[in-house]
Amino acid sequence: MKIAILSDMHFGFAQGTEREEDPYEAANEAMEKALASDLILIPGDVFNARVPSTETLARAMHIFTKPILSRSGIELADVVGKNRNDISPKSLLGTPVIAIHGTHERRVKGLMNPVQALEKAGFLTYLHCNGVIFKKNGEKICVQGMSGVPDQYAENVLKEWNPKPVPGCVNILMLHQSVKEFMHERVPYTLGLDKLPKGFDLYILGHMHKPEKSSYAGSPVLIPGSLVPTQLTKDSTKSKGFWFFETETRELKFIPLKIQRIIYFIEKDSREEMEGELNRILSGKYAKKPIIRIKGKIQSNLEKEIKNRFGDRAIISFKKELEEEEIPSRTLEEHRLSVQELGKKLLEQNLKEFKLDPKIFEPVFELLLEGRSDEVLDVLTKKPRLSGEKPKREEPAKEKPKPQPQAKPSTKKGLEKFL
Ligand SMILES: [Mn+2]
Repeated sequence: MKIAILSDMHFGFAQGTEREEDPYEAANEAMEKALASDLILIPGDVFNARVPSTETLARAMHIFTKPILSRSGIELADVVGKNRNDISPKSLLGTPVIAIHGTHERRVKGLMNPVQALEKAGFLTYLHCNGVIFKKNGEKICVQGMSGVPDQYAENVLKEWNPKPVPGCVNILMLHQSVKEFMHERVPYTLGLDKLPKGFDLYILGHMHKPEKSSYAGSPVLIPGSLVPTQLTKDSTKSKGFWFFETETRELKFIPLKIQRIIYFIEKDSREEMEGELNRILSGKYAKKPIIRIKGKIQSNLEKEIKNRFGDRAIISFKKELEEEEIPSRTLEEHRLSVQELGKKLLEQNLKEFKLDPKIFEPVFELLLEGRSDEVLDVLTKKPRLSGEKPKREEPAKEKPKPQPQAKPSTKKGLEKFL
């Protein structure tokens, strides 16, 4: 069988900017080419936000209609810990798509994330700590997936789930986590490769945006990389694309996108050198305006001038030395969710001030966003406070009190909200 692997398409990224079409164009090209496969796997970050706009949702659904209309001859054979009724027959008509949610889509348990929404609408099969088995021409393939969980819980959720390869199948394990070996900056609590269960034929890791191939316990580890560069770092200059995996030969092949934005970095202090470099880059031919990131001592009038002169041929972005406003202005422009992140931070501070356990801020924030204030009160009055603090309001005893996640240190209790 031939499996296509597309990752981190980030629908909705750069909305409202010159790059807003990029995620759709990239995913469209990758998806059309991926139709040459029997099965399509997506290890997370289909969307750039946990609550995408209706425009974003509609455009995503438009792209996900393509695999439904293509023929593959593959059949669903069995499920592993997944409710078969959750898999829509519509999603099995053509080339099935199997996806997990990523960091950008994770929502509090009980609220539907956008990848689940696509499953509900019959576009794909969504996995979180479960799996599916497909068969074609006597060959069986089992795909098991764990959607993105906060880094500090990843190891325990994986341990608790404890996925095992299914005998008689080609076994694929798909995750969306920061994995230590592939992180270029130190992130606390990252999962080490050695924590993955052994015996799978292929490990697929979403989340890291730079494509890479590695191995673990004698099997290939694939970091498919993102379809669009979401951050302008040196890592993002690597070509974007998707992958084919041949189950018979175990060959992994990278298919670069024909149309993609090339990113350049210029580090010059003099105006002449800067312009010389820009002219040299822009003498080339590009399918899409390249992104040129300029670093150096830049006066704001020079920035304007350069944008005026070259802005019709390139997307110019400045990284000014000692400029603080640069980061927020970029994130506000390109990552809509950072407004939410800001709100979250404020709420977290407030909860601390009121001696409430900051761990509950995430569910509280999400429920507030949803306008479910009754449930917010519930969470705030029932969950334990920081050690030594007594709850301000005691609820009358109910017949069946809900288990309190932080009451016992047992891993299982703490994991409930992610499993
Ligand atoms: Mn991503």
